[in-house]
Amino acid sequence: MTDLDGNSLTREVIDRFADTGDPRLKAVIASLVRHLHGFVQDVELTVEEWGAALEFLARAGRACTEGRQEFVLLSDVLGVTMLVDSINHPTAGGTTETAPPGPFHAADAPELPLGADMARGQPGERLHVEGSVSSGDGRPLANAVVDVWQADENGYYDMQRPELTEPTLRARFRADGRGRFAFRSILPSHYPIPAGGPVGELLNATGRHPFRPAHIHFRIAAEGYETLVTQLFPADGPYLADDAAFGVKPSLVVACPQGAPGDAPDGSAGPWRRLAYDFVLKAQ
Ligand code: MBD
Ligand code: FE
Repeated sequence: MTDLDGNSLTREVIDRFADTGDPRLKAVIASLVRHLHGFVQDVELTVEEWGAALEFLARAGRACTEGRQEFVLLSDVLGVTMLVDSINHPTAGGTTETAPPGPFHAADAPELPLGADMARGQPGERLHVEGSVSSGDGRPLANAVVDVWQADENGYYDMQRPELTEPTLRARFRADGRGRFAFRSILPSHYPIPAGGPVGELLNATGRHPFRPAHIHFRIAAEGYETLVTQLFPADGPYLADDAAFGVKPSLVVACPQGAPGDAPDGSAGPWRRLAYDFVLKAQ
């Protein structure tokens, strides 16, 4: 028999998990039940509201099976992604800060030679990116793999543009013997996170905008070091102060100054900008 008083029900549910063999699982479930019950009591959730919540989650799940990363977006807009990030990647000893991977990373980006243009002819303001990968004690990490992906000048990743047949604005580069890398691209645009599903409805219903500031994603791997997943944000665009995904950290905002006309590293004529950043990886 369960007492209908919320607190003793909560205790009984937690007790029912008492034989959980894995101590971590046991602790996580107990805390989850305690907080979930506390939340329901706090807002005195109605039957209709809980029904709507389950229906919301079911639709988010269906979106995922259709290839849209709705739960990633939900985690992002609720700040859970960044909370987990802050617990697991405390700022330490000058190593580069982390930022969310988002829903658009592809494991199979093509490896391009250093200096290559990953924009593959896409229009936009030309951008020259260069930098280095090193350890916290200043040693260059030769041959580090620098995996990069970004949106186009309209704010779309290649996966959102079915007319593109080749991986575009995404590539892997291998740093040279001094840990240095360079590539060409275009300046990404700020853009709305995909808002056509349940997460978009949530933002709408709460009067929140869906925009993220312009950013370039990096995933940098070197043997013996923690793989760094982060983003760089060109300094002069909108939404740096109110990113829908809470991903901006001041150390990741970088000025992208105009290059001298006619002086582009690729010899092209038009206007171009330069983005330089030195990444520091944490030893494992
Ligand atoms: C993105 O492109 C992104 O980087 C994040 C964190 C969330 C949604 C879309
Ligand atoms: Fe992104």
